[in-house]
Amino acid sequence: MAFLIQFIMATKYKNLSDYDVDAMPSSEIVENQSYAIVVADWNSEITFALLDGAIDTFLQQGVKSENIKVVHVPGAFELTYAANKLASLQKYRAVITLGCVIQGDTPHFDYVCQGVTYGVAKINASDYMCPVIFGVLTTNTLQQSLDRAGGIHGNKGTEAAVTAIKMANIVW
Ligand code: INI
Repeated sequence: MAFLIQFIMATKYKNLSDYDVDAMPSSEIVENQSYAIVVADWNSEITFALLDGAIDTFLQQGVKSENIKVVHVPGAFELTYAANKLASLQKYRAVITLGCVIQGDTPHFDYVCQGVTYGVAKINASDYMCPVIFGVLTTNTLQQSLDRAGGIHGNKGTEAAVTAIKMANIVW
């Protein structure tokens, strides 16, 4: 029994797209809410799959397509600037950042990852009071990213949309 519980706990979050639909706010609540997504075009094979996952999930949960704003930026490092701008507009219930940084033989990986992580964290702690969701894959290989962009580990874009809706509907 203990083994079974350990196994379930260990595997519970392997698929990023698993979420409890019944724990989500109703579509009557969500349909009037606006959300923004910033997507990096670098590694677009991955990031556009994340974008599809996020949009599909928003629509499934009742967000209207006209209430989903999508902004493209060149790379993950630029996500912070666009997310900060969108948060400052006070129009969106949450902003999602989507990107993909894949480890190479260059320290550029670390700088880009650190930059976007710190940038998103900073907006979250700012006075804009707009949750910014971290949907950036930081992986060692392309395959690891593919696995998380509609592959065996689900789609991190889906996870980001679920997180955005949950954050926007916390009752304080
Ligand atoms: N941007 C990415 O989104 N992913 C990467 O893997 C990446 N790598 O490997 O360099 C990357 N670099 C570009 C960076 O985000 C900026 O666009 C660029 O430095 C201009 O500011």
